[in-house]
Amino acid sequence: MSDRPLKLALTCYPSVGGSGILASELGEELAARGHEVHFISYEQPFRMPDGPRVFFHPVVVNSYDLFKHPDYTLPLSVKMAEVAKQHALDLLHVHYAVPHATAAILARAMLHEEHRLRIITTLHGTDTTLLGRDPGYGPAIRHALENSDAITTVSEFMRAETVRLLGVQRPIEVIHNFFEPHAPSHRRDEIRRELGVAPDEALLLHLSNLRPLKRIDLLLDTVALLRPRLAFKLAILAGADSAQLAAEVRRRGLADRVVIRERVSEIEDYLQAADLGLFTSEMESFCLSILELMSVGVPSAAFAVGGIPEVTHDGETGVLAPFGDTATLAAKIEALLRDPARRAALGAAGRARAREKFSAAAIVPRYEELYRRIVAT
Ligand code: GMT
Repeated sequence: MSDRPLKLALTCYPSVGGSGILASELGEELAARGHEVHFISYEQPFRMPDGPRVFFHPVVVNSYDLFKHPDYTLPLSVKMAEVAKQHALDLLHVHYAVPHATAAILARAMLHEEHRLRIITTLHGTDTTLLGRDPGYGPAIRHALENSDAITTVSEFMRAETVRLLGVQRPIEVIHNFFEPHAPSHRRDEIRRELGVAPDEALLLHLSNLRPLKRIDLLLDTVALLRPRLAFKLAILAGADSAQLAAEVRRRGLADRVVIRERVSEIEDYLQAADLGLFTSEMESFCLSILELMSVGVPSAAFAVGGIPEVTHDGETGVLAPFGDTATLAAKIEALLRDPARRAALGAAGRARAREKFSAAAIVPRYEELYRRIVAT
């Protein structure tokens, strides 16, 4: 198998969300390894790297009076075909199936015999767990998966769900997510001061796009249970508008404990400043944020849903509770925050696990190997 640098395009949602972040990090790592990487999306992805061998191709969606809902799939597929032809791409790697995988299949059909474009689809979460159940999407997702050259997903949980919900017969390769922390640009004490964390207070950290399945109601229930028992602040890094959340925090009388920051890009600054991550989602295929914290030695408390138990282990690298059991979650958080030595041990074990299983060095060669295998067919 030749080891020449590859030319590939990555398509993802550009906004703050796990699949876009993963695609951006993958692009950065692939470019650093000498490959030529083209991002195709309606906006430049939130964490898209700068630098040589990285290009961005915007998809322009015009609005026509005729359409009640503007269509993105067709302009995306036209742009994919155009970039593939112009840059002689070897492959298109789409992150999140809807509508990216369908657009890719259409782009390949438009290119026809002129250009043999390989398509790899990576399933990230709600493209299977939510849309896969929707009769208006399910058959189109199944069609796109059956016509991709390879399918990957980010956890064993997601592989099983994809087979169960979509009946996909083709092999689905599990390639877990990875994270490679950059050096922080501020000191830990500077960030804690900026967030208003007193010297005797612990800092809990939650990062998400606040979508309903993140169950921010349960996050605030947990904070309310901890409030009379512990000195702490919870910082919420919101990847979406947070005005409603701020109002809810005030309504519940939690404003003295909850600090919200929107669209933070220097994420490592906040990761290293935290003592514990806190996540209360009802579903996560993986939960990249838990990994981001683990990578800098910070354990998380979460509900044991979806792929989360594949990422962190209860009592070894973090603490887990059954979904919705905020009392157990709060009790485990309290015990951990009262025992700094145990917290440090869990953090160190988490960092070692992140390095061994979920670092760029462990994961990116698996994508490269897959690309080369598919390109050679
Ligand atoms: O739900 C989100 O927060 C966004 C979503 C996405 O596709 O961007 O995240 C999914 O992909 C991430 C990266 O693989 C995973 O870490 C998240 O667990 C997953 N979200 C869900 O499954 C709900």
